[in-house]
Amino acid sequence: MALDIKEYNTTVQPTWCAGCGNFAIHVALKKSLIELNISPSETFISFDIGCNGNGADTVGTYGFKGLHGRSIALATGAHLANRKFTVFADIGDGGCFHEGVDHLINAIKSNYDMTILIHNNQNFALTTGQATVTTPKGKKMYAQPHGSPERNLDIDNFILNLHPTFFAKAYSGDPIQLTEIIKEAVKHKGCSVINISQSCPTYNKEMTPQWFNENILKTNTITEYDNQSFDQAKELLNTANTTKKIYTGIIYQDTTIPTFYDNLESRKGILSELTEEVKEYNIKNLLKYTNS
Ligand SMILES: Cc1ncc(C[n+]2csc(CCOP(=O)(O)OP(=O)(O)O)c2C)c(N)n1
Ligand code: SF4
Ligand SMILES: [Mg+2]
Repeated sequence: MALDIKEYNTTVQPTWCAGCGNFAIHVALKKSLIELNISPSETFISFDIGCNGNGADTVGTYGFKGLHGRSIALATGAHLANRKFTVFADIGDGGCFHEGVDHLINAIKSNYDMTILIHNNQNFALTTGQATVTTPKGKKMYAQPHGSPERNLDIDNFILNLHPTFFAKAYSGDPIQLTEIIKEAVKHKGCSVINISQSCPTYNKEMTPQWFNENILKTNTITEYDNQSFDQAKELLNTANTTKKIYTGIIYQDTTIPTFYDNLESRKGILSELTEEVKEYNIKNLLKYTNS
């Protein structure tokens, strides 16, 4: 029987501001799972602290909401324990590029088979809009009315230079393209990173839907763009920097690198999951309290 979006929802209503891009990101996430025929009971999503993570109790899959910046680490644990699950790490730009940046680097290096959805609204929104490393220089913030004094960092080139096996960029105002990208990310065998430009009408007022429409270009409109070529991906991001445009689509994909599990000698030939194996051991005695 065909899956219905209602099965991925709980009865809890989201508390996001009107016009927040998080609504569309979660709709795209659910739509991609429906189209891939992956049920809520086959899905695990870890959520971070932030506006992004405030959608946790509205999603009816398995999930865990942990400490700020730790959503990638939690997703990693879930994936390593049971590969039968489709695993996502949902995280904001603050959580991902400040507290959690080590987890991003290690997930890419290890090539864990999971998908990282970065809700990038260029600010720490839940704590009332402070600047993150993704905030452009000079942008006026709630606590910095004269503009953020820090220079710009090129986050996309930072990610690409780690040689992720799947790297895409998307926009919350285009959930149809985002759905297609998430589907490809889930199908990809390895760590998929999607940097999603997320509308935040409350604390990122300049980046309106009209602004995005004028500044976004899709990679599939570039003649002969080959996203399997690292050099072309680099060139694309460098062009984006010079022209101040955002390219959305699959920026880079490498299908030749094995996943973490595929490389793990001790697990070769073992088809069972750790969650199944742990049931074979009786740990009752270990848990017995003794005051001797
Ligand atoms: C370890 C830790 N550091 C800081 C905070 C405070 N804090 C809570 S939410 C938040 C902002 C989150 O920003 P981001 O990850 O970009 O998510 P957004 O709210 O923008 O979706 C911060 C700094 C915290 N809860 N825990
Ligand atoms: S503050 Fe921004 S990110 Fe948070 S709910 Fe409102 S619009 Fe969304
Ligand atoms: Mg943010």
